[in-house]
Amino acid sequence: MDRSSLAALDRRIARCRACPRLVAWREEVARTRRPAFADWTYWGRPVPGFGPPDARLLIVGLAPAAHGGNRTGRMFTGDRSGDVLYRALYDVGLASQPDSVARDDGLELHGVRVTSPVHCAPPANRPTPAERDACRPWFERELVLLRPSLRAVVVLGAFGWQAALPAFAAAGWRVPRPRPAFAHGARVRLAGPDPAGRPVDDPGSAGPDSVGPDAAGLDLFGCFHVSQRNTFTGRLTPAMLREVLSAAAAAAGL
Ligand code: DU
Ligand code: SF4
Repeated sequence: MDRSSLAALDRRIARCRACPRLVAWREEVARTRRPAFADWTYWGRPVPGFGPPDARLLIVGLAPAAHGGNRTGRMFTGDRSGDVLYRALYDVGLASQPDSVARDDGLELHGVRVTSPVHCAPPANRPTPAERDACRPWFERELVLLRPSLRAVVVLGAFGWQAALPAFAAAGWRVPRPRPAFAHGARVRLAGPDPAGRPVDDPGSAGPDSVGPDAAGLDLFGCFHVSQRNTFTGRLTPAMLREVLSAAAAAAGL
C-alpha cells in the first residue's frame, strides 16, 4: 500500500476502531436505522474526507452525522448540514451539483476537500476531548498530505477551530500565540514552516512527517457551523456562508 497517498489514508481511516464509544454508536445507528432510511445499508464506519488530493481549499466540520455521513459514507452527504454546505459550494462554483445524497451521485468538488477532525458519528453530535485527541493523528496526516497544494481553510464552528489549530501547528504551519479565537468572519494568516523546517508552535510533535519544504502559508477562515441550529435560526444565512466561501476561494487562488 502506498502510505503516502491520500486515497490510502482514507482507506485506513475507514477501518479505524480506536474509540470504543464511537464504534458502538456508529454500528448501533447502522443496525437500527431511521424509518425514512430503512432500505439503506448504512456505512456505519469512520467517514473519510472527500475531495481531490491536490485541493487548494479545505473545509473542516465537526464529525459525521449519525444518519448523514454515517449512512452514506461521505462527508456531509445525506443530511441537512450538507444540504446547506453543498448548495453554497455549488453557488460559488466549487461543486458540480447543488446536492449531495449518496456516495455514487456523481458530485465533484473543484479544488476543495471536505473533512472533519473526528471521523465517526458521535452521540448527540458531541465527541469527547479524548475522542477528538484520538482522531487527531488522522487529521494531521491528512494535512501533511494536502500541504503541497493547500492555501486556504474554512473551519465550521468552534469545535473544529479548537481541534484544527494544534493540528495545523503539528503539520508544520505557524499558528500565532496566543491562539486566535473562533469567530464567524475570523481570518488568520498561518505562515509556512521556518527555513529550518521546525514547527514553532509545537516542537514536541515534530517528526519526519511534521515538517518539509513544501508548505506555503495559508489563510484560515472561521464560519458558523452549517448545522440546523444555526441555519434554521438564521444565525448563519446562505449569503453569509457564500461570502466566507468566496473569500476563501479567492485566497486559495480558485
Ligand atoms: O444538521 P444535521 O445534518 O443533523 O447535522 C448534525 C450535526 O453534525 C451538526 O452539528 C452538523 C454536524 N455535521 C458535521 O460536522 N459534518 C458532517 O459531515 C455532517 C454533520
Ligand atoms: Fe478512529 Fe477517529 Fe473514529 Fe476514533 S473517531 S474510532 S480515532 S476514526
